[in-house]
Amino acid sequence: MNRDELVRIANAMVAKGKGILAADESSGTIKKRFDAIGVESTEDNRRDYREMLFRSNEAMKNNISGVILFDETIRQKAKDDTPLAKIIADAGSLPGIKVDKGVKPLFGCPNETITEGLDGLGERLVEYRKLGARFAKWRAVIDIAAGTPPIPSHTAIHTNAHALARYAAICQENDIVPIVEPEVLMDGAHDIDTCAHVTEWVLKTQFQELFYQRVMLEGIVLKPNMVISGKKNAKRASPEEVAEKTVTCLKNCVPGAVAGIAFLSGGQADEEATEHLDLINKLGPLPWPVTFSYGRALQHLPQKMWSGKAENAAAAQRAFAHRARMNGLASQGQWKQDLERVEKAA
Ligand code: 5MM
Repeated sequence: MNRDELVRIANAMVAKGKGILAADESSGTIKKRFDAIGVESTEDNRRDYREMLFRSNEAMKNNISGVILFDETIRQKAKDDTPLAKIIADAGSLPGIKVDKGVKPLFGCPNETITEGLDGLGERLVEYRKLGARFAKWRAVIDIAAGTPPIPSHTAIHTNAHALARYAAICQENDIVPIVEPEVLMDGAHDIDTCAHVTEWVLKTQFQELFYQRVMLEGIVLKPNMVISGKKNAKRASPEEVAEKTVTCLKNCVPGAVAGIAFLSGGQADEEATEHLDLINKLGPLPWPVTFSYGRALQHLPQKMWSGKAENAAAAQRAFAHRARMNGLASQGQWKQDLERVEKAA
């Protein structure tokens, strides 16, 4: 394990004013996204869409520190035969790779899942490194639901934390920085305090497991959910409450040694995810750099603007650059709502 290299990469992933583009939608997820814009999910269309994003020089150079890729994408070449991973690296950004194999039912725990993909992970990482990957991602999914017994269970939290920590240790052994993503879903009807309680339980368990597996915290990036009301709860917590409860939770759970925190957006609207990140950073100074690793909240508008047409690429790239810039400002607590209006009007 090359500790210095891991620390260098992890710090670069959370560099000032930059964050991560999560473009690692698996085949089923990208099909859903393309269905919504009336585009067929063929290998070429997926390539063209992602090439359009990665060739958005303004966004990539200024605000995107790294891009999480799906297995298909890290092997793909652009129309001019340049590997997509090289386009990312040439823009000064880091290619990364999703290495989990998705969620499967967790037996004995109805309606809960375990993320799989540990078998053969070491060998796969060696190949991904040769293809250009410098970091990896593994996402565990924790749901919240009332019932007897309620969800999440102790089993789901511990089993997923154990797998995430094993993954992180295997990554570091192969000189790949692990993004550790234990996502507490915001899909339920729960209130913000329930989210705070479950997120604290999940993160405390996660860091215990990372310690047991001897993971070097300076060489990881944590990708957590924000502490937020469930989508089906009519009583929405204010942005200020989301920021305050998220910071309280993270300060209680995340050791200062961790290289950085890069939030997932989890289904928040584009501007909402930016505002929350901004308010969180305005509560600083915080013990770690706090930035974004958004999928939907970065891609939603560019995807819609592109809609599968090459002639829309420039407008889609401008929309992507704008969203990336807004989130870059939010990662420093420097975003203002006015900037959205001014740039929309321009
Ligand atoms: C881009 O979406 C990622 C892959 O999802 P699937 O495995 O379901 O295809 C996903 O892991 C993503 O990185 C995180 O959920 C964060 O994305 P959001 O959209 O929540 O910011």
